[in-house]
Amino acid sequence: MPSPVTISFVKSIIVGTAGHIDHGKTALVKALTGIDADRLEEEKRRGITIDLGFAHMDLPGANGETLRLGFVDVPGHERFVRNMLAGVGGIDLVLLVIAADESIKPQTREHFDILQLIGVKRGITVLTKSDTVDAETLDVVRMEVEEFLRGTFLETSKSSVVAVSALTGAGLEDLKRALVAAAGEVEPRDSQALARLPIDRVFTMKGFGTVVTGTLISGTIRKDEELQVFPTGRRVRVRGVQVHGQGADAAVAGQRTALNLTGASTEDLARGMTLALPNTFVATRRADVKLSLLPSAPRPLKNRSRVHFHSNTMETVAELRLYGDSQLPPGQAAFARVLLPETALLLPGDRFIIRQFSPVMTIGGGIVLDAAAARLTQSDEFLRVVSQDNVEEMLTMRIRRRGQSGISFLELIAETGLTRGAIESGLANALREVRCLRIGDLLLAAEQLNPLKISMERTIKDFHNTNPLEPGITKESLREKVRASQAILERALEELVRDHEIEVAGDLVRLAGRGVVMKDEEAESKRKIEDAFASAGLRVPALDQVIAALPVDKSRAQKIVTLLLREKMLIKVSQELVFHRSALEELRRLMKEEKPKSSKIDVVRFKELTGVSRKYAIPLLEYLDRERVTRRVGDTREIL
Ligand SMILES: Nc1nc2c(ncn2[C@@H]2O[C@H](COP(=O)(O)OP(=O)(O)OP(=O)(O)O)[C@@H](O)[C@H]2O)c(=O)[nH]1
Ligand SMILES: [Mg+2]
Repeated sequence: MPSPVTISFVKSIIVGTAGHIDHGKTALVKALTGIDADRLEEEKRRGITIDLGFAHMDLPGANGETLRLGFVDVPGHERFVRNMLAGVGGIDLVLLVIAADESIKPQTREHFDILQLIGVKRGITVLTKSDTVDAETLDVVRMEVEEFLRGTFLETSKSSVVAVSALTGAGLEDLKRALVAAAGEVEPRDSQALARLPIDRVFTMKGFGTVVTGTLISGTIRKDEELQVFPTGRRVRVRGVQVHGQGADAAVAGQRTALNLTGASTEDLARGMTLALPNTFVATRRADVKLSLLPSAPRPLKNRSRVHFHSNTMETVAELRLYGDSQLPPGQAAFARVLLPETALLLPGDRFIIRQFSPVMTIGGGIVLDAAAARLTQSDEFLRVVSQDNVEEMLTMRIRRRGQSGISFLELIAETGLTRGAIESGLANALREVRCLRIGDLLLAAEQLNPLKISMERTIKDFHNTNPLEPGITKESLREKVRASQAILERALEELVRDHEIEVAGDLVRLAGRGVVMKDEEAESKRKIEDAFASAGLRVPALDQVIAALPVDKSRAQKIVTLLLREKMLIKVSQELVFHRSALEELRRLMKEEKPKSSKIDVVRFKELTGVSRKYAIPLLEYLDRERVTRRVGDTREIL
């Protein structure tokens, strides 16, 4: 495992702004960091934020660590909510900005709904423009806001409300203290997890080429690493990494990250795409989700509704299929399937927002539960279990869903987004208690093995009944009949052999003690054939003659011969000639004896040595050539 790149005394946290237009978000970020996040010319001219802006600063943390705060400043204008949505995905902490002179306005509500739907857990409510109102008005607004926040993650018993003025600087120190306190409670993102960087900006930089930026939502991205672009599949290489505008060897989860890439031009990349480890994930066009409709949604959501779908930095249209009732009332949640027009990289745990078409407004959102469901049938039970936080149950449910085929580690990694290590530790108990089986690289629910074993035994038995003269079924046809993978079949065979239910000889499987069941006259015939050939030595009789003298009919006799050939009691040397194995063993011994005398042997000498006629000598010598006992050199042969 690569060593963690994070230096333990730096904690990286992404702080997002939210709130109504003109309430002072950008001014606040500038007052804190000194950086003007409005970078577009049009933004400066119109005095509003249009697209995402970025800034950063360091603060001393409560425990002596350095807090590295990356700010994502979002637009408040209702027409740019989609840009706000592209920025809000990776934030750890929100500053909900409410201007003291205007109090709560429509985008205060909409942004706050969005924050709750995407599961932001911490934040600070900032009453800005405190210089524009008197103390009494400020108190009234504060009460209004407290009421608005009741019962939410920003409830004032859990998080602070700070009044500030970007103009005079009043309250800024209080806000920094509140930031430090809140940042201390943010759980660090997992830098050991599989890396994913949803792209929010793409541009070229003189002397560098293609640059993308985004909030690294998990894992670590190192310089020189190869990455895959989703959903296009393109491979790119990381030529350089910048974190908060400074060159770095690596970026870790929770950092604003800029990557200088080779292998793609700006036309190949766009906001909404994701960079991730190569060969690990699969982009999908459908996902099963838990969907909540906001209480403020204007009407129930109908099955098959088409909506705008936003997740991480991605935005697309989507169709929603409700699993339960035909419609979902406002304020309720249900399982649903999201169908996308193009593939996208979605993983369980990803949050999303849905907005209705017209008028465009946020109506709900939720969490992705499963994006691997293409051909798998999905039960409510499955969705209920994987929507809970229990990793072991989530994993065992996914293994159980694959039935007798099991699921490979790689598939489970792609399906969950978890590392192999996280899966191993999540399953440690289940494996130890043999509720789950690990067979090579496959994971199988233990209860799957018994039905498989039963169906294998039944298949073998059926085979014996319909093929009484065959010594057993081949592993391959058994595998095809019971539809199990090679590894799982082998494991089941092992257990059946251990329990003395079956026997395995080479590639053949039979019920224990079964072998070939023969009637008396068949057994007698078999013995007769064997004797006839064993006693003939190399001067074998014609097969037809032997068969004619048997007490069974010709086709049964033929089967008995086939059986003897399969058992390698008889060996076919040419189309017409069949020998007993003991005769051929004797022949090999003769050759071995001859070699010290002369390593060369011709047909005449061979006939002399074995006493056979030319009719037998040639096929036998050719047989010895094939067996690499002799090698033909011109008219003679060399004994090897
Ligand atoms: N008096 C006073 N004016 C402020 C304060 N903060 C912001 N302003 C002014 O309010 C206006 C809007 O501020 P912005 O920071 O651009 O507001 P915003 O929330 O970023 O607006 P959008 O990004 O468009 O949603 C600007 O003219 C600021 O100068 C403050 O604390 N006091
Ligand atoms: Mg702004």
